[in-house]
Amino acid sequence: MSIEETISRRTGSGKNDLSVPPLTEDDLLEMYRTMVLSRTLDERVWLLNRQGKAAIVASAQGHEGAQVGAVKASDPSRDHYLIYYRELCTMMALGVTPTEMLLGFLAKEGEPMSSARQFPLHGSMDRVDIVSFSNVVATQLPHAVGFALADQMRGIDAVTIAYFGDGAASMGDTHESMNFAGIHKLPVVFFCENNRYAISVPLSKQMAIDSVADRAEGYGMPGVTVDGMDPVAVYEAMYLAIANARNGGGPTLVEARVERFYPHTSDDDHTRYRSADDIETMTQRDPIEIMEQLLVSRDLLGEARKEQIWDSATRIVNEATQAAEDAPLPQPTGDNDIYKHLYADSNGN
Ligand SMILES: Cc1ncc(C[n+]2csc(CCOP(=O)(O)OP(=O)(O)O)c2C)c(N)n1
Repeated sequence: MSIEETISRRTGSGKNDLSVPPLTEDDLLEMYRTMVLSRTLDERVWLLNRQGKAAIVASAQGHEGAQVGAVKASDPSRDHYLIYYRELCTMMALGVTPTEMLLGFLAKEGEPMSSARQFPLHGSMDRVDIVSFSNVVATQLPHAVGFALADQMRGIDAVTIAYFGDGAASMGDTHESMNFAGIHKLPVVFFCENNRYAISVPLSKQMAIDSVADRAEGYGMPGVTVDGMDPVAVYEAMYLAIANARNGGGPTLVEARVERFYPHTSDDDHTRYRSADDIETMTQRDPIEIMEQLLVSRDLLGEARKEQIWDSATRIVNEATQAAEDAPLPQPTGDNDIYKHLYADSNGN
């Protein structure tokens, strides 16, 4: 059954109500540029970690197609993004700048999400409707459901996207969130980036079934699995799920099958638990190359334009690196007092 049929049949929203607007040439090129920028920045942060400058990084390499496709399907002017730590490309797609990200990775003054008080990528950012989350796996999902409930009660047609990994899918918080969202038909899309590992634990040791999406049935919502390495396929699945939620059809569980090209974080070594064969085969499909092939097939990308896009990303990331390295460390006193926002002051702030 197609994704469209699965969502419309399960929610009774009527197939004709759900159609996906085709992506324009500009959309496709913008998605490609975002993925290239994210990959270039990701690689840079990894190097800065190895130089002892960035404390930790959870790479998004291999997840970029899923992340850029999901954002493209949403409406950043009204939707909410309850992300988790592996969302660098989501941040880029929402318009967070490489300088802002690098200020976080280097824990420098001026970092906009938490003034460098939080783990990189963990703060909140009003401008792009990213909400602060805990590093405790899956705790963002009850928050996402709370956002969706608030929107439903206020009659606001925003949709909340709850991002999580396959490991998080086995947490109690995830069960409670999906159960509640299914009962109340909340406008939330559960977006699972299934990279087959929760740190070192493979999928077969996390669940007794093959697919995270199969769990949706138990919560009374549609569940679909999509090739997360294909940005356009993710866009289409997420568009249907988001449109359905916006139309009052309730939640959907979308499982994007991706690959985690790098170890869990910069503190991990995946050669200790992944076979050489697994590591070799998982990189054979790359979401950026899949996008390049699509662009080439539509005469939108030749060697010159490709080189210009990669060069431009390198220049932007070089400038951002310089700006972040030049920025001062947060000061213990003054306007950016590091104790601000941690404890209530006498004015109740
Ligand atoms: C409740 C809880 N248990 C364990 C951890 C340690 N931990 C951090 S990330 C992670 C793996 C999560 O894997 P997954 O949800 O598949 O996301 P991925 O990192 O693969 O993208 C674990 C076990 C944690 N942060 N919180």
